[in-house]
Amino acid sequence: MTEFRSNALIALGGNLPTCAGMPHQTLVAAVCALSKYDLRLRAVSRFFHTPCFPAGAGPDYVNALIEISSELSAEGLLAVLHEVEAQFARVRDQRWGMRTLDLDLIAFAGQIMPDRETYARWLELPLAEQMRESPDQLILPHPRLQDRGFVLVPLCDIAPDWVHPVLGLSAREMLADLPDEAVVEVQPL
Ligand code: PH2
Ligand code: MG
Ligand code: MG
Repeated sequence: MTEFRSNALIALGGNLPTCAGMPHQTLVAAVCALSKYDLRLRAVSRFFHTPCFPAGAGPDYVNALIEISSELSAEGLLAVLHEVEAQFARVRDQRWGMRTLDLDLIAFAGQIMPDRETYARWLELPLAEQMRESPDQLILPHPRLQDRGFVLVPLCDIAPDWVHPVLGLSAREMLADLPDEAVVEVQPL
């Protein structure tokens, strides 16, 4: 039987202590927890200290990014991420402030989900509306990845040549388009 594996990029973040310890310890424990599922860990970025976005909404984060491959669908993988988040006592309440562990699916096998039209709407959503609205369906690639130093810096660590399937830009190019301040504030641990 031939297996069909897809690569996926997953962003990890946390800014509150958990049963595993401080955020960097939680991220290590989360990578271990993920590796117990039916997936292969292909790359793990360095860990970075990053100021909370939006500024002042909470303590600094630790962020990292991993690449995995698996036979799971995007939805199946998302369910795994939610299970691992739950192991580290994530309570789904406040949208942008506090996270014990946040595992965000950033990209899945070069796919645009759910479709180009819906994707374009989320891509172009003004900041004020991003704060108000959150999608009830899986939007991939993550519609804000090109704006976030805390995603792009770790992504460039492991996959600088990864190309965004809608924007047509590599991770390295997207990072070069960010203001310098947004890049220097992302500091390796
Ligand atoms: N995640 C958020 C909100 N703000 N800020 C940083 N620096 N890193 C994050 O991972 C992050 C954030 C919501 O998931
Ligand atoms: Mg997040
Ligand atoms: Mg999340």
